[in-house]
Amino acid sequence: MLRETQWVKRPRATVAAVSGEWVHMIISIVGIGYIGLPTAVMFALGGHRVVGMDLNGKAVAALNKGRVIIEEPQLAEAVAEAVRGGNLSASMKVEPADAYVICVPTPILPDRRADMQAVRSAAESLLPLLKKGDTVILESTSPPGTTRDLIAPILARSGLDPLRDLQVAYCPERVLPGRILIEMKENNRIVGGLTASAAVAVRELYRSFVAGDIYLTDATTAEMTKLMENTYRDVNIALANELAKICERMDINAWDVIAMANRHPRVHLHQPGPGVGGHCIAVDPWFIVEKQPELAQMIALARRTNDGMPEHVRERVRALLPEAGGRVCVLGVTYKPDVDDMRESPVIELIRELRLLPGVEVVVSDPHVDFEGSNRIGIEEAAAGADLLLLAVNHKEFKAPDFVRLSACMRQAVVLDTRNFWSGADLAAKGFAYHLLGMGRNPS
Ligand code: SAJ
Repeated sequence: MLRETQWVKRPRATVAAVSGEWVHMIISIVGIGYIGLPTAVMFALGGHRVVGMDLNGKAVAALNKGRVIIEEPQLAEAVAEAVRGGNLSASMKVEPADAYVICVPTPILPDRRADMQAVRSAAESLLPLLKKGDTVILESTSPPGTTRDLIAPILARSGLDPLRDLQVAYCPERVLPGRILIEMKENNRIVGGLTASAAVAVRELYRSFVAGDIYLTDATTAEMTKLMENTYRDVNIALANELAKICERMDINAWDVIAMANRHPRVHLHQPGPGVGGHCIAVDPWFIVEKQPELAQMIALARRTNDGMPEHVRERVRALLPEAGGRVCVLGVTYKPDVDDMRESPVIELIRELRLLPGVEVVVSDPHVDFEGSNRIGIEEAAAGADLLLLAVNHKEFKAPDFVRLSACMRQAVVLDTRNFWSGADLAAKGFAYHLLGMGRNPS
């Protein structure tokens, strides 16, 4: 972390608060998706004039009308307020500004390297607009070294020196989908500057809405920190999934083991499940592997372990179905509960795997997303005539269906709960044979 004594003088154009007075800046957010849009809103509500840029005409048109096209608690209200207040608008091209924040996706390529094309294009789109004193911030999750080795050389093509004429920094988002607006304000933040003065300037900018602490470091350390946070979670989920498989073999309830072990003051085992999804945890660890494949052994193994969970669940399903196959009612297809996001969802892979089994038919119900009409198919409709009820995502809508009616409408009343969401004893009392991921024996 940089010490206060290392700070150098603040260039006015990138300082949001000078001598206690707010300087309202013009901020251009490149990419108004799941992260860019909430960031734009927070800056706008923090008093800055913000223009969100996106190539998606629908997102731009919606924002200009004060509307949103993604589901996230409080986001629609916040966008409406910011647009009404006149501080937030959208455009299909990057508008001149004092600060540019790049929030574009960094998906993964088939060879598991980061696809940096959108980041590269975003940085290049700034070239005609950059002027001395401007701030450029990368928020997109990126392999370590990106700000220094990819962004800076592109920005240098403007004729400006990224170290002396611009304030360039990496400032990763760390918000949890479903709690984005709360966490954007309350979470701590890291700012990794290409220079110490860039880190300080960017910290001042984020102060306009961040209530948490803001820690300063260099850009590459910040990039690695972001990746390691998600890798920590991935490795721990892999450990829980491995435990689940071991417990199934040994007739032990993994969920009991986890609950007991977590009574230890320094143990925090994670939860097993049908796999790891989302655009972050299932992807980010590969950005470290890409840089150091020989050293990142545990990280790669964790990824493979979690990626193997749909196949493991498929095998459990196969064992519960009649030999000739049957119908599986899958509840939930999003990557985690109570969101409308299917990106990298392991349940999609699971459904694909199930359909490869001979004689197996799959019907999906999920009120949050339209996957083959899943939002229009209720639980009972999906379960009618099924041979197995597979709880894949623990949406709150699935917590307490009418199990008696469900067991009556199914061809065979068998449940596989992959999230330890339901009570085995309760379901057994209502006529189900209850099976749980991470537990070998049937409790009923
Ligand atoms: N999961 C498990 N077991 C667990 C926890 C999660 O199987 O014990 C699965 C979930 O079902 C889901 C996946 O992991 O499929 C990821 O879900 P998540 O809730 O752990 O995380 P994300 O991807 O929604 O958000 C993560 C967060 N990172 C951390 O908690 C370290 C968030 O703070 C980051 O900002 C976000 O990634 C991001 O954008 O990088």
